[in-house]
Amino acid sequence: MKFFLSASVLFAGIVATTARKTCGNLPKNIHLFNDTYLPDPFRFLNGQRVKNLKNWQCREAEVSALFQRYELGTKPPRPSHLSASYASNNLTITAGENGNYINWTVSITYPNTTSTTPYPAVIALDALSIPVPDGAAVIIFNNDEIGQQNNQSSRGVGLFYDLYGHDASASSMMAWAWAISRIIDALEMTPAAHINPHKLAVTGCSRDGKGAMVAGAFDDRIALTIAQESGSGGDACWRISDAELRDGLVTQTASEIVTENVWFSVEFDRFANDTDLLPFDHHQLAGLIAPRGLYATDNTDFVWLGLASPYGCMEAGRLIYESLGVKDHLGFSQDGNHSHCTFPPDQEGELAAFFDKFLFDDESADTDVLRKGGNYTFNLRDWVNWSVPRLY
Ligand code: MCU
Repeated sequence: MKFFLSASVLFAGIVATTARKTCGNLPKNIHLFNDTYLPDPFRFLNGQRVKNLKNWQCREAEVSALFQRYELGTKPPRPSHLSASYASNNLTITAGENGNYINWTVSITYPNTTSTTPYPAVIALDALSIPVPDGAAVIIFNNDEIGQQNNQSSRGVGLFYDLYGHDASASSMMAWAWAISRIIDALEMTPAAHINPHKLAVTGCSRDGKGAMVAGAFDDRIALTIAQESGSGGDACWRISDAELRDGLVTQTASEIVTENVWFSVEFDRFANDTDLLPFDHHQLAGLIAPRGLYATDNTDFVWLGLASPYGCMEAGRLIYESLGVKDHLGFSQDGNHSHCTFPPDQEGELAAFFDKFLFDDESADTDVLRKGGNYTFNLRDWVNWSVPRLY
């Protein structure tokens, strides 16, 4: 046990500082093939398998590039101009490229205690819908003004697209992820805001829960990702959602989601009725967050989110965490008897443990959560035909 803990702490440090280093660009032409299983997270496009941590870092970079090419669009790097100003609990971020500037403001609510400044903080997309511990600040991020998400007419609408062009490939979720990275840049530049940029969580519910997952996957500085009732397009896997629909569950799939909104890139349309062709699935979106904390919840009263799909997808995602020696850094919890986006009391202890571990350095907090709700069966072996290498 002692070895396990110290190995995981050491490992988390290595990956946080070196992940996403370039290991060669994605080939221009990629041979896509049907895979009815959840794709092997540990197999490179060139067929080789991940054998060690160094390989894994390259594979993560590859998976990140694949998600950007086929599903979410490109996340631009930090722009050449970035500045921030803080006044009266508001942080205003200005981003500029080629003489073009945009700015937006996030509001910060501070804890009543002054004991531990700078404060850990929870960045909430749109609104806060989870209980937050006393010692953490809350930053409200109005994601819709960055990338609109009303319906299909929202494509290319929002401040992000004013800066990068209305035909930028980034989907609304990738636009939000970019803006959250800029909020973190701004926090790093602004000590007067009294926020600890190394102790940040990001959260959102439903569509914004999908967005929280994307933000967590594409910025290593986010210590904890909390995806509340994100369902299809978030903690669910496209392939399993398709299977649930085939079995008669009225659940959301890729083919519906691309007609509903602009959360995904235009490029993703070609996979909407052919998800077996995708060279990844969302267990690997969770994998991009590893080894950092991820706590995902879902609600069995809303089969639209998926039942077996989020559960099975996150059970598979935990295999990636397991390969890194930190299976308990991915928690999944599914229950019912509450309305959508109302955080139920029975999940409060689990959530608090994730906050304790990832925002308040309590390594002993028990985050080993895999909780199945509802009335369905799921057999991981029906979906996973690959083995889990030990990489730590
Ligand atoms: C669960 O998230 C979405 C869902 O994907 C949509 O189909 C539905 O319209 O809205 C949900 C949501 O964001 O509810 C607030």
